[in-house]
Amino acid sequence: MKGHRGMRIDVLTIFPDLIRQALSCGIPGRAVDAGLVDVRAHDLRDHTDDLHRTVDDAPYGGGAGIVFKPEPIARALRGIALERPSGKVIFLTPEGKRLDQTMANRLSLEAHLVLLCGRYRGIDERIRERYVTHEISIGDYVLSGGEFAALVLIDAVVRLIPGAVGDAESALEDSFQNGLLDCPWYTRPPVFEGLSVPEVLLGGNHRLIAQWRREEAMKRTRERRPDLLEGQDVERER
Ligand code: JBE
Repeated sequence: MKGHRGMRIDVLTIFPDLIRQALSCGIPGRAVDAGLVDVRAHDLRDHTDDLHRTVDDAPYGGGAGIVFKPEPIARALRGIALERPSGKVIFLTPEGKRLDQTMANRLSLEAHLVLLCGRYRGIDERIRERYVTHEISIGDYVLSGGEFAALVLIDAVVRLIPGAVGDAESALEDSFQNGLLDCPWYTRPPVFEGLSVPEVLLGGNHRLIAQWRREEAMKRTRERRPDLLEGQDVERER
């Protein structure tokens, strides 16, 4: 396990069940069951103090939309900090730094992450000022809230925890860990609707197969994502 002591992730949201259900499946679900990561989804409404459990309000100065009130978020964050001080507090927002594989690799080394999900209009700015330590975006499009962004981040990070992904499908061999797109993959049957599997893959020459995969990955990257090759070592083309 390379010294990894297990990770704790707290998610602050008005849809805790969405977070829990999504993380009960697949590799993240397995990592949770194996105790590699402890994910806690906190309902912001549990930290309100009015009968209606109000988490949002109209923006000062007018305008459409609603803004998350600061108090429930601050209360939830303080509760987590009392139990477990000094985690990174990450707000998911299109205004944040864009998530990529390098960032996911770094985050996977953290012992504790706190993810704050708001609605698109946002949260009271004073929460960002006082409590948020990092702002991360998963892409330049509008989501209705931060939940799916948090789930994307959690999936990308959790699969990097040693033991989450089996050795046979080592996460270190993922496309993007080497800065390239993936090569094409095939399984049986050898001919499907008249389309054959490339000959080299059927031959069993592992040196030739490895070379073919490298070349295909490079070709794909050059065609679809030349930006990934910028600044990379040109030697890897050979
Ligand atoms: O990327 N994000 O983290 C977002 C959060 C909330 C809304 N839209 C997003 N793109």
